Amino acid sequence: MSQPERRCTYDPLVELMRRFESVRQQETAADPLEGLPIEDRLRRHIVDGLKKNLERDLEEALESYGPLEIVNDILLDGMKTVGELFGSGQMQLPFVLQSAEVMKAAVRYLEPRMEKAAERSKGSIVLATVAGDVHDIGKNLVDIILSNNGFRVVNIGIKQPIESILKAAEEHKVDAIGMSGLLVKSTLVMRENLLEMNERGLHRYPVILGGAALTRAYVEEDLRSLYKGNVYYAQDAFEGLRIMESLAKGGPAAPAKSGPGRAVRSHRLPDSEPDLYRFDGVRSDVQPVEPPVPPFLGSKRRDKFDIFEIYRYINPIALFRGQWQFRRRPDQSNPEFDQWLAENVQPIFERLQRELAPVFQPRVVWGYFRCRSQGNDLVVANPEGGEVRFRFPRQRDGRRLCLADFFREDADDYVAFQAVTVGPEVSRYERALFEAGDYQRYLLVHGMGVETAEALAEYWHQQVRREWGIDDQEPESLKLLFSAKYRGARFSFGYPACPNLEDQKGLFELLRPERIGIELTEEWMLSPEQSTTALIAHHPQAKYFNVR
Ligand code: B1M
Repeated sequence: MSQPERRCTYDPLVELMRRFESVRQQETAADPLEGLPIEDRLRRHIVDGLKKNLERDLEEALESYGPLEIVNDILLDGMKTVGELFGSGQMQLPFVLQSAEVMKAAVRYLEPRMEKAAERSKGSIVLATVAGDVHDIGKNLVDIILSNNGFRVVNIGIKQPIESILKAAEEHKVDAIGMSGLLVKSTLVMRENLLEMNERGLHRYPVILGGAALTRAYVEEDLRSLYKGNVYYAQDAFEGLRIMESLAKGGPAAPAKSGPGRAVRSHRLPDSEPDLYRFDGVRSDVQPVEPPVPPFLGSKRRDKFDIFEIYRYINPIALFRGQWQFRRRPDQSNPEFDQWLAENVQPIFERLQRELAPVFQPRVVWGYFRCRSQGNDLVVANPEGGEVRFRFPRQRDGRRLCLADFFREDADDYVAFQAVTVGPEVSRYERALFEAGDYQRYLLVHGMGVETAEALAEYWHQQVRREWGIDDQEPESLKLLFSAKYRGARFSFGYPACPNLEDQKGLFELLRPERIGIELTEEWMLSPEQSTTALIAHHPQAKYFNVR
């Protein structure tokens, strides 16, 4: 099915939202809460994520309680139980979000009846993804969890410079500042932001930091020693909530219970580690091979795909456990959990595949280029004129690997590049779901977007191996494909072997992904968000490695 050619006489997203809403309204079986006292009924609405009869039950509660009492004493109590169930591994994130949806709907219903002056929040925070970083979902999950647990959240969005963060903090008179960011560079931006706050004498704000590239040690040792105020690390949204709860009680934030933080392995950038990029004459043990001749030189594009063929390349573990965060309950064995996933989550996956088919717009640009390595560099000839030079770090010890070693230095070799996208619509749809308070679906759709982009990259890499004639080591199952059990490897700029995001510029010169609607932002990020690029090496010894 070809997305771009399909003529649309309606907005598919609006239509999808409408259809989804009507599916929900039909989910009306018998009332499971009948007969319970009103307080218990309301708590159960929250804990079980039940919207049916919510307004009826809120009306009944309003006969005995004020709206603020209902929120603070009954509904928030339900959210507390949700948090405890999540913390003990008995409730999954998608269901937490369903509870948050009901909480939001209840508050929205009660709000007009509250006195204007009523300050119902337990505390307040400005949330932002820091300058240069486009990642939204982590911060938005934090927003959902905090705002539906009684905190006032001023979410000012992505790519926010410190000026805007501080302006919002002052304007909205908040109690704390939360900064989010997934890029390695964002950890440095956060450091600069804290120094700036010192400088401006604004260290009265406690700051909470979160995001994949941070480590607990970096925040709690390095950053804590330089910020004059209090700074905390939150590994996930619930740790953010715990910190806010303790700050609201006036005390220092609770010491972290969880592990050491999710560190992204170190990325060695030229500015921070010039030595790793300087060639000292010693290459690794990788032996040169006769390069396979590519089917063409230069680049091509493709924008007609069967989306269902691409879905086959979605790694269900990455989607179910990574993106959707379904976790094995403590009382479940591994086989029981797998069966639970097959019965409960696989149907969601299949339904979303159908529903999102019109939203995805898969497109690919790829090409083959003559190249040679020179020390730590890979020099690629651009058939349209000139050459593009990439410089990679070399392991300091051990095998002393460097990405350049997978290419010959004594003779011509070939390298392939690809850029893939599933288009901008899925991000637009996600945003609409978040804004509408459809939190569970927001997470599910986001996960589908992410993993469909990954799947397209995996699928296209396989096509490249086939047309390049290096498909002699293809695995029998897709599962092995996800463990990269094939000839060669796909390296994405920004990952440890080629950490320099600026190298996207060279790739753009060679492939011109603008042709399929992918733009490179000033911060070397890709737009649409669900896009990814890669350098493909054919060398049988080419595998991922880290540079220490
Ligand atoms: Co890519 N990616 N990616 N990626 N990706 C990262 C971010 C990366 C860290 C992976 C790595 O190196 N191991 C790396 C960046 C490293 C760097 O800076 N150099 C990276 C890269 C390099 C790239 C590309 C550049 C690769 C390429 O194509 N060359 C490319 C760029 C895309 C673009 O520019 N648009 C790219 C592409 C992609 C996909 C499209 C395939 C996909 C989707 C990306 C997206 O959604 N925009 C993807 C994914 C999935 C990831 C990882 C694996 C997962 C991100 C995620 O979805 N996390 C990521 C590595 C990782 O995170 N381990 C990676 C789930 C999300 C809910 O978590 O945002 O961390 P998170 O939020 C959590 C907590 O951190 C915490 O609570 C949240 C909820 O529990 N938290 C806070 C966050 N903020 C908080 C604030 C608080 C409190 C708690 O304050 C109160």
